[in-house]
Amino acid sequence: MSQPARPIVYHIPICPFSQRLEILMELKGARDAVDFRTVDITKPRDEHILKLSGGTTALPVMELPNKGALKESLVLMEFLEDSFPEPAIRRADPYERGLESLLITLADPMIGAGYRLILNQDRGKTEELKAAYLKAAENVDAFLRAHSKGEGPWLFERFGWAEAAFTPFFLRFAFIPYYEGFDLPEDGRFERLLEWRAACLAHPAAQQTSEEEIIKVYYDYAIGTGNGGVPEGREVSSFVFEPHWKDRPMPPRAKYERRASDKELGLL
Ligand code: GAZ
Repeated sequence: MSQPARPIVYHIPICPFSQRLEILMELKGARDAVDFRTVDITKPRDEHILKLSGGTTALPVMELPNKGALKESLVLMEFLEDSFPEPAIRRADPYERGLESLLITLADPMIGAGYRLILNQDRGKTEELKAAYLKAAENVDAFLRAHSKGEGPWLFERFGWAEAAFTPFFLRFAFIPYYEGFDLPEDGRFERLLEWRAACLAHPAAQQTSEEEIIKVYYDYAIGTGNGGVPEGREVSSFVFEPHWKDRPMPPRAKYERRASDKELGLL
């Protein structure tokens, strides 16, 4: 009997939404059941991928040979969970599944606030943006305090569905202390969230990227240019694949004072 063709996921390796899928498949011990194909975000999108996505450029996009395509990371997570049911990563109980989804929904304001902070170029707005980030983080902390069960750091007994969706952003948010000199304060207000974050970041299924890679590749976000665009006065995006991030120096932390050249970033 012939095996059905593997789902193909077109993805940007550094994209947090794509990492959700990699973590999920890692948790299932089945990363190779999906054909992950790398797309360079700094180049125009391939016709084939645009056709799959119906014209939008955001990745990940999944191609199902002989069927069609799907997009949106949470939809793709559900598809993979249903297609590779063993081991289940989502909870079985409907209420517990609801709590997982609720926690993921609460992640959105925190994610938005973190990206607004890193992309901001106006020092006059920094304090307000930090406060918004902390407010969103407080809501996640309160949710964990109210709903997590048991002794461990997780929402439920183990690193699960909500952790798979959230951890990529905890990793990306390494750019906040580096470029803003600011992090969730250790004054007790965020204790539960900090415990969760530390456990998520240390989990073996979530090691697809590193703090060093994030800080180097996301330099352009710190100076206000997202999604692989080329900042004014530069020729190369910090999201390019070559030169490899390992061969580049750590970027300057000062984001409000000045902007580094392609050469200083090791991009030429
Ligand atoms: N909702 C989609 C999903 O799959 O869940 C989002 C996917 C997405 O945004 N992908 C981005 C992309 O492909 C890369 S990751 N962009 C290229 C393009 O041509 O559209 C950026 C943000 C942000 C949060 C995350 C990201 C990010 O603000 O990491 O703002 C710039 C993009 C809240």
